[in-house]
Parts: sequence; structure tokens; C-alpha cells
Amino acid sequence: MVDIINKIKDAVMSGQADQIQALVKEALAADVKASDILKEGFIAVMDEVGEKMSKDEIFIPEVLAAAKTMQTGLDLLKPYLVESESEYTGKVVIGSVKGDVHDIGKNMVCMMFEGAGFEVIDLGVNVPDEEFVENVKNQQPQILALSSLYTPTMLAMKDVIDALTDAGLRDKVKIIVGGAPVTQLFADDIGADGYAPDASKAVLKAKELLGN
Ligand code: B1M
Repeated sequence: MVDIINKIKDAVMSGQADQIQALVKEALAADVKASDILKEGFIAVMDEVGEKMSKDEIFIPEVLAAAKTMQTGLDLLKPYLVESESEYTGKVVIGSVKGDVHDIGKNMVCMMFEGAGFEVIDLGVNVPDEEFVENVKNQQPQILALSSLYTPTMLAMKDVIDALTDAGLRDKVKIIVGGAPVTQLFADDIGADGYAPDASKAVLKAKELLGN
């Protein structure tokens, strides 16, 4: 298993998007669990990418190529990762907050919600407060999910909550927040209803908030 996981990590680190699906298939055929490919392969290598990026050992084009490779691999892994039940449990509006263009983690959260039977309205990245407010008003989701990866954008989560309060919509939706720099303490401070450290726990938290 270590060998194929290392090959997957190398392919992501060097941005070989054309080879990643064959490697993921090889790992699955060798009975490596999809969750291990995700954690020990993709997420572990993205941490290494982040470290190299912060030390200026690699730069944005390489990071983008790594991100694209991971997303291509995830597309193949998706059916193996999501839960098999597909009972409709609610509607989620989700986005990466204003100023934040990271979307791989947010896309994983979408994937897990879809797998759990939620209807997902993904607003994408760098989403302005007003767009979240509009969608809460028009789509009437039970859950609003906000993602932030870049510390300077964390306070945009509070701006969304304040904008919903100003629009008289705060009590119409449960808000969950997440992303690498986000913590339970921060979630409590900004008045979110819940925090989740990863995509699967985001679904569990949403279900808990909805009383399921
Ligand atoms: Co960015 N970046 N980046 N980057 N980038 C980080 C986040 C960083 C930690 C790297 C580093 O320096 N070590 C650092 C942030 C430091 C900080 O703020 N504390 C950083 C920086 C500084 C930047 C720029 C400023 C770089 C620059 O321009 N000089 C810039 C900022 C752009 C912006 O947003 N305004 C930038 C740009 C980029 C790229 C565009 C090049 C690219 C993004 C491509 C894309 O997403 N399509 C990129 C990438 C790829 C990364 C790293 C390397 C990988 C992120 C990733 O996809 N991880 C990242 C380092 C790292 O995270 N190790 C880094 C894998 C993903 C599965 O994990 O997204 O954490 P993650 O999602 C997890 C959980 O966080 C959680 O669930 C997921 C797993 O289950 N989760 C939620 C996420 N959202 C959730 C929502 C929830 C619940 C859980 O509920 C709603």
C-alpha cells in the first residue's frame, strides 16, 4: 500500500493530472481503502505542498497544478467516498467566503452532503455576503455552509452572519463554518451554529443541527 500511496503523492506534487486517475484505479484494485487514498495520499501531500509553498520552495503555478491533479483524482474517488444512503435530508447553500479562492476542501464538503442525500447549491469561491443573503432568502436552505482556508478571509464569515441578521434572516437557517484555520472557538465567537473540522463531520454536524 505504501508504494502506491507514494506514487499518488508524487503525481500530485509534480502536477501529473494525466496520470492520477490510473494510479487511483491501481490503488483501488489493490484494495486500498478510498478513505486511505484520501487521507494518506491526497490530504497528506497537500499539506506537504502547503509547507513547500510557505518556504518558497514551490510557487503558485506548481500549487495550482497539484490542486488540479488532486481534484482530478477526487473526481474518480467520489463514488467510493460518499455514503450510499440517498435519502433527501435537506438543502444546503455553500461557498468559500469573500476573498477566498480555495475550493478543494469546500468541494469535498459538497460531495459528502450530496452523498448523504442533501440538495447542494454551491455558490463557488470568493462569494460576496449579499450573494449568501440572496440565496438564503430565495432558496430557503436549512443549512448555510461557509468555508475559509486563508486566515485574512475568516472574518468574512462573521460579515455573512451579520448581513443575514441585518436582513432579518438569521433565524431562518443553521450556519456551519469550517476550513483549516477555523476552530470551534472562532465559530462560537462569530455566532455560527456549528463547526466541523472535516467534510464528513460537516454532514454529521448539519444532521445534528436539524435534529436528525
Ligand atoms: Co493557498 N494557502 N493560498 N492556494 N493553499 C494555504 C491554505 C496555506 C495554508 C499554504 C501555506 O502557506 N502553508 C496558506 C494560508 C495561510 C493562512 O492563512 N493561515 C495559503 C496562502 C497563503 C495562499 C495565498 C495567499 C498564496 C499567495 O497568493 N501568495 C493565496 C490566497 C488566495 C485567496 O484565497 N485569496 C493562495 C492560493 C492558492 C491556490 C489558488 C494556488 C491553491 C488553491 C486552488 C484551489 O483550491 N482550487 C492553493 C492551495 C492548493 C493551497 C494548499 C496547498 C492546499 C489546500 C487544499 O486544497 N487542501 C494550502 C495548504 C494546506 O491546506 N495544507 C494552502 C486539501 C483540502 C482537502 O483540505 O481545504 O483544508 P482543506 O479542507 C478540509 C478541511 O479544512 C475541511 O474539510 C476538508 C477535508 O475534509 N473544510 C471544511 C473545508 N471547508 C470546510 C467547510 C466546512 C467544514 C469543513 O463547513 C462549512
